[in-house]
Amino acid sequence: AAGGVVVPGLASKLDYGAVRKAVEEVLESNPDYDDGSYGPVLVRLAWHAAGTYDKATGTGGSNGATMRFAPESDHGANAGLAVARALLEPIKKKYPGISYADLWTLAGCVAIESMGGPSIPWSPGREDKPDGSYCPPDGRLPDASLGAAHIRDVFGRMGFDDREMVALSGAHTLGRCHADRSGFLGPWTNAPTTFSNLYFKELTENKWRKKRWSGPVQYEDKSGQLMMLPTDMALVWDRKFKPYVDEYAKDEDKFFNDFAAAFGKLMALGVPGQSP
Ligand code: CCH
Repeated sequence: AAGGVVVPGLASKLDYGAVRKAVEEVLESNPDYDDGSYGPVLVRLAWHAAGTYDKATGTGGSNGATMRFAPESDHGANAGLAVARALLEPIKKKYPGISYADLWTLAGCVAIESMGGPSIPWSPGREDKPDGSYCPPDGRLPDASLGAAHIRDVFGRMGFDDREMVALSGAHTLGRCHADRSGFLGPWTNAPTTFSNLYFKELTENKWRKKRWSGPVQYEDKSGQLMMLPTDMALVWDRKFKPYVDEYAKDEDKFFNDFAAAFGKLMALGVPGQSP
């Protein structure tokens, strides 16, 4: 925009501050939804949009917002995310100049920040794809019933190392599992709408045992109220992951710094001009 030329619709002319504010306003707009905040499901939307990235082929990732279309919208891992996409629809209508891909990732970052988390590096520049032919194949997001090797496969494919994998997993301090979405049930912490290092404290300080029920294998604490997925337990069972879990349980500032960097990197994967 040299010389003050205003190009209508140009991404750089959008008032991202106003979009951020609009996201903040919907977060707690429905006290009856889950624990009173849409924040966690917005974080999950941003993560599932981005987590399909494959470094080797440059395919997948948040650029494109392909989850608007089948088959990706129907992938099992994305069950329940229609709620989050619909929530952002009025914001997209009000600010049509932002791409869905930018809006979804920005909303995830704003949600983290509004729930007390670190500020996440984020830049616009994503462009929406026109149809479902650009969807990544099913199976790129992690399967919660597996273990450490699977976590390394999936997150390694995106380009993350062990420390980043553990840091990112700390997002499970937020939100809960829904039987009708994933088959798993319950929250990881007693403060599921506050971003903190509580997930790591629960992992290391609480006692976990297999839940006796007819659902998929998951772990519960003595109260029966809190849960861990098999992939969560893998972080304490794996010799190389465990030291990072311990570090983040003790040092919340370190967790916030590492999480902000890793989540910012996740949001940038496959984005032209931003991806490594
Ligand atoms: Fe996750 N996650 N996630 N997750 N996740 C679920 C819910 C959330 C896995 C499985 C599940 C990350 C990594 C993993 C969130 C953020 C992140 C659920 C329950 C399953 C299952 C879904 C339901 O029933 O609603 C697995 C497996 C992995 C890695 O191995 C990463 C990385 C992030 C973000 C950085 C958030 C937030 C939720 C809560 C959503 C809600 O609706 O409350």
